[in-house]
Amino acid sequence: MRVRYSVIALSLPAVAWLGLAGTGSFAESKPNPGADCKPNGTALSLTASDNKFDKDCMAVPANQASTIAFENRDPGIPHNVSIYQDDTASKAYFKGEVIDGPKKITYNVPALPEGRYFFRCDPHPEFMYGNFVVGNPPPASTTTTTAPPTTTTTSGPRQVTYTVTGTKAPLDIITITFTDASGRSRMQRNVYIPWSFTLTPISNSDVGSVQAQSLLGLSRLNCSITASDGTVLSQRSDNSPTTSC
Ligand SMILES: [Cu+2]
Repeated sequence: MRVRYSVIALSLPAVAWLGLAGTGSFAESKPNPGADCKPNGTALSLTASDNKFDKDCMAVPANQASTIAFENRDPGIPHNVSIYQDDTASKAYFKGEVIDGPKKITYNVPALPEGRYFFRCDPHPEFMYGNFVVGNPPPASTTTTTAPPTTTTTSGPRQVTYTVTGTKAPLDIITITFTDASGRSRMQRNVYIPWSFTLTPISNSDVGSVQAQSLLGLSRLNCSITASDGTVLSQRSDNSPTTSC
């Protein structure tokens, strides 16, 4: 019984994960935030289709007005292009008219000083955005060159493993009672041994408890409670029909 339970517990998250990975979620189609490109004239084009832009970077020369020929191919879905100082979108340099697809529009973008800017679709800022490069600014500063995080010695929640070992007599029925992660008492009937159960107590000072009982009094049982670092918190090994740790 115990084995079957474990297999189910393991496979459910795996299936859930595979399911998520296969649905082509927005997370998968997020544009690359580090996308870079170089200016090639002042006439840009951009297409929105299936709620995605076809570019994650656009570039124009510095201090020159430019145009964006924008095409929204999504029927009934509003899209636009706006240009901001950065991805916080707190300072706008250009806000394009929102159009419902299918429709085309040509935006007139004012001249901008050299630098790295940000463009996005205002109705869909979570997944329709890109970098707007003006002129030939220095490479985007690699903000991830900071020192590696100091080792976090604050250990996470402590794990505790209950174990019941021994020998089960034929036809005997062993019942195990233990304290679960929330402090409640749980019972498993007719278990096979060796049996073990690992949990993370809500309280780090909580050791928990486990008891095993043989119905016919013929089995020989031992128990232990160990922490994830191997520390034995409680142990009994007297091979008796009932054991308690
Ligand atoms: Cu949009």
